[in-house]
Amino acid sequence: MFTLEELYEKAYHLRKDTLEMCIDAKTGHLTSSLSVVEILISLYYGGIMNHDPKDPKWKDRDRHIYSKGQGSPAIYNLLADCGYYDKSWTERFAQVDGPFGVHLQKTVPGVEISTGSLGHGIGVAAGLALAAKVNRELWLTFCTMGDGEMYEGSVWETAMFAAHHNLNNLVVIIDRNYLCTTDFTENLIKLEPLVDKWVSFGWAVRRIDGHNIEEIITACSDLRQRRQDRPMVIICDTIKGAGIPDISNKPIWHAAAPKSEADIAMCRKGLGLDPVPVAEPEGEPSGHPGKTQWTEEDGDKGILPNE
Ligand SMILES: Cc1ncc(C[n+]2csc(CCOP(=O)(O)OP(=O)(O)O)c2C)c(N)n1
Ligand SMILES: [Mg+2]
Repeated sequence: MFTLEELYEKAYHLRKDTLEMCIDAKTGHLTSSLSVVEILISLYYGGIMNHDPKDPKWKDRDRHIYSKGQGSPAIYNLLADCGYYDKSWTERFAQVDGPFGVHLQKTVPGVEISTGSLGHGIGVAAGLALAAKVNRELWLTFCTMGDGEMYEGSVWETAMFAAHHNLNNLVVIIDRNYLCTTDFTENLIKLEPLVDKWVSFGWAVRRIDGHNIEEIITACSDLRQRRQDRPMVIICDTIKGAGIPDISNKPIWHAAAPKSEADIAMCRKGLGLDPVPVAEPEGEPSGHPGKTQWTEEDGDKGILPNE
């Protein structure tokens, strides 16, 4: 078992590996990956899921359907860290015809199904949970999905299906980062009140801070002993881009990886990594004024040097 401190340490390293993967590949949904870090660390290292990296197809393993397939960098790196495969494999991320697709691919050990067509993971998870019940098997099925996935009707069809079949071996974890692609969910089509919605569909509901590992582990501590015959949804409030303030909560950073030297340095600095000096561009300035000096005319606007 890991201590809480060690789990946060792992979360930090997962963020770092995820950022570097997106920088190297010049692609990847970085912010979608960062919001789900503590959830993944808790599931795989916090004693919640039964799994065996040396035997990915172990028949009694808990199944984890990672429905937010665009957030693949986080889980690819996590599975490598767990020991499902060597870390060097992840260098193949986003290569044409490679096993590590930009959207999650089941060619990777530890990945149950390919995802990326949003709203489908929960249906597969419910089917697995029903199969386990019919076969009287004790493993649980987890499904991690994005909040924007709740715009898909298939999610609510499954919500009815799972409640109807009393799937108390199904646990859905929602990465509630409040953002879809272009805007905040409550500006697009509002999703709240989410707790009431899931309760009315017949689910047991918990709502927690999705960056607080202790809360996540506590919320999952009784999953195998529950007497209730309802499926469980755990709504985890998170921040899209968590860990890097300059790209957090910014729709423009959806589906984006830092590519310019300045953005790469900004992200590394945001994570608390040693600032990497930005090379002076050669020749004429490229047009971006950049602000490196505070001047009198800035007055008290709060603009700090190098901010
Ligand atoms: C069925 C479907 N519709 C649209 C898309 C395009 N798309 C990719 S990511 C995304 C936003 C997903 O938002 P959310 O589920 O909240 O995940 P987040 O990136 O915020 O973690 C969308 C709409 C898709 N992949 N699949
Ligand atoms: Mg979202």
